[in-house]
Amino acid sequence: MRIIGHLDMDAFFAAVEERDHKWLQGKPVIVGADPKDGAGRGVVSTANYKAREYGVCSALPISRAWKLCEEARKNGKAKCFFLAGNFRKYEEVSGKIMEILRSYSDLVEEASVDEAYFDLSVEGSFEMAELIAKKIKEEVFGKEMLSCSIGIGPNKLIAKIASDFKKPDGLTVIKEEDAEKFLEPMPIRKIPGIGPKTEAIFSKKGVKTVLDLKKLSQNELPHFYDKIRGKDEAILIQEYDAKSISEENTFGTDVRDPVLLLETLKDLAEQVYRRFHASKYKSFRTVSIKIRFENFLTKTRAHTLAKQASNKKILEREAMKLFLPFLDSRENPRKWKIRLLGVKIEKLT
Ligand code: TTP
Ligand code: MG
Repeated sequence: MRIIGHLDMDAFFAAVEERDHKWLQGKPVIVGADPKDGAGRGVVSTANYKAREYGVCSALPISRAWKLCEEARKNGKAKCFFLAGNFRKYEEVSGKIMEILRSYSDLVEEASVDEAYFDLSVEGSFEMAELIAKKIKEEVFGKEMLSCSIGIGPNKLIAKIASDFKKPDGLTVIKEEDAEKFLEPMPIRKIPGIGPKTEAIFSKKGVKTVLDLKKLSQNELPHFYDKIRGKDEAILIQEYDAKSISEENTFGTDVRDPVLLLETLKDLAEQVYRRFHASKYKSFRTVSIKIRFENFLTKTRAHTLAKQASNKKILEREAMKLFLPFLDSRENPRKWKIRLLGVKIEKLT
């Protein structure tokens, strides 16, 4: 069974600005071109949810956004703040979000600066995937002070539509058996690939919802026939070259027994070493471990050696050193059981 997640940050650029500038908090914020008192050219990159109440949205001409804000202000509403934006910062924040996702999934597709697909099939059930999604949302908020929306579904198509279903700060889980019904009441524009032109053509024929579309035959819409039934086989594409080798193990039941934990760690190191040995790489420099507790809190710890290494003993020893604090109060004061262990080597040459 496939379980795919899709994360999309809420009002991303504007949310980052609001986070970093106290005086913007709770105010309508628009990131985009300079409005130049209404004479500005260019468009809105994004608006926060407060500004969206005024009708401001992505891709709207900035002059139009200015007018909407002026009108709102005349009606006694809060003044809008226009910002040019800081793309390097957004990229940086994006990188941190992706890193969080990668600690929960081995397969992450960065679809844009503020959205990613991630594979949770190994979790085995939609219930488990939902717990992971909650953890991810908590961690994104805890570390970055930003909210996001996540959709979980049997494929990329459903995951993406689900993440958009309740925004902001949403979490929507659609199981495979519910996917088809989930889509039926939606306006056809929600189906990726159906743009404003296609929408207009269908609208003239009285086709407005996905359910209306389903009455058409396969010949009439060959490209969308499967999609509108919730089916999608597209795979996730991990762009970056990880240049790392990792193995992890989820225990059948959560474990506290140090002997079993240490044995498992050693096994994982052994498996990583075997793959390293068979690979084109000759040495590694960073060893890291991953621990997920019974409550899904996930920690990674890494150590970079003074120089490149290629020895199995070193890998085992480093993994062990990183892990030992998790057996006592240093890293596990509440004595939580452990759900997952992972070992990784990086900085491969
Ligand atoms: P989106 O995810 O489409 O929008 P958003 O994150 O601002 O709002 P939400 O997801 O809550 O509806 O796009 C992500 C970022 O990409 C957005 O913050 C700014 C940028 N962007 C543009 O620069 N121009 C655009 O036309 C769009 C749609 C987005
Ligand atoms: Mg977004």
